[in-house]
Amino acid sequence: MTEDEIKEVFEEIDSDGDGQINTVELANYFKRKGYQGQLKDKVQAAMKVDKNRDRVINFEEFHDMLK
Ligand SMILES: [Ca+2]
Ligand SMILES: [Ca+2]
Repeated sequence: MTEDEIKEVFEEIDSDGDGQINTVELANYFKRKGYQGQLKDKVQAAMKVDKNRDRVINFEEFHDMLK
Protein backbone atom coordinates (compact mmCIF):
# COMPACT_ATOMS: atom_id res chain seq x y z
CA MET A 1 0.00 0.00 0.00
CA THR A 2 1.24 3.48 -0.77
CA GLU A 3 1.21 6.30 1.75
CA ASP A 4 -1.70 7.91 -0.11
CA GLU A 5 -3.73 4.70 -0.08
CA ILE A 6 -3.20 4.26 3.65
CA LYS A 7 -4.33 7.84 4.22
CA GLU A 8 -7.41 7.26 2.10
CA VAL A 9 -8.48 4.19 4.09
CA PHE A 10 -7.76 5.99 7.35
CA GLU A 11 -9.95 8.90 6.36
CA GLU A 12 -12.69 6.55 5.23
CA ILE A 13 -12.79 4.89 8.65
CA ASP A 14 -12.35 8.15 10.60
CA SER A 15 -15.85 9.34 9.79
CA ASP A 16 -15.85 12.37 12.11
CA GLY A 17 -12.46 13.47 10.77
CA ASP A 18 -10.78 14.10 14.14
CA GLY A 19 -7.64 12.21 13.08
CA GLN A 20 -8.30 9.25 15.36
CA ILE A 21 -10.24 6.05 14.87
CA ASN A 22 -12.35 4.93 17.81
CA THR A 23 -14.13 1.62 18.31
CA VAL A 24 -17.48 3.00 17.12
CA GLU A 25 -15.96 4.21 13.85
CA LEU A 26 -14.27 0.84 13.41
CA ALA A 27 -17.51 -1.05 13.99
CA ASN A 28 -19.37 1.20 11.56
CA TYR A 29 -16.65 0.70 8.97
CA PHE A 30 -16.81 -3.10 9.20
CA LYS A 31 -20.60 -2.89 8.97
CA ARG A 32 -20.35 -0.74 5.84
CA LYS A 33 -18.00 -3.31 4.35
CA GLY A 34 -20.64 -5.95 4.95
CA TYR A 35 -18.77 -7.86 7.63
CA GLN A 36 -21.02 -10.61 8.92
CA GLY A 37 -19.23 -12.09 11.94
CA GLN A 38 -18.88 -10.86 15.49
CA LEU A 39 -18.22 -7.13 15.15
CA LYS A 40 -16.95 -6.97 18.70
CA ASP A 41 -14.24 -9.57 18.00
CA LYS A 42 -13.24 -7.83 14.80
CA VAL A 43 -13.00 -4.46 16.51
CA GLN A 44 -11.03 -5.95 19.38
CA ALA A 45 -8.57 -7.55 16.96
CA ALA A 46 -8.12 -4.25 15.14
CA MET A 47 -7.56 -2.42 18.42
CA LYS A 48 -4.41 -4.49 18.98
CA VAL A 49 -2.55 -1.83 17.00
CA ASP A 50 -3.43 0.67 19.75
CA LYS A 51 0.09 0.68 21.14
CA ASN A 52 -0.28 3.57 23.58
CA ARG A 53 -3.59 2.11 24.84
CA ASP A 54 -5.64 5.28 24.65
CA ARG A 55 -8.51 3.31 23.03
CA VAL A 56 -8.19 5.16 19.74
CA ILE A 57 -6.04 4.46 16.70
CA ASN A 58 -4.06 7.41 15.44
CA PHE A 59 -2.54 7.58 11.98
CA GLU A 60 0.84 6.35 13.14
CA GLU A 61 -0.63 3.24 14.74
CA PHE A 62 -2.82 2.64 11.70
CA HIS A 63 0.13 3.05 9.38
CA ASP A 64 2.10 0.41 11.31
CA MET A 65 -0.77 -2.01 10.92
CA LEU A 66 -0.95 -1.73 7.13
CA LYS A 67 2.64 -1.31 6.08
CA1 LIG B 1 -12.67 9.79 14.57
CA1 LIG C 1 -3.63 4.80 20.33
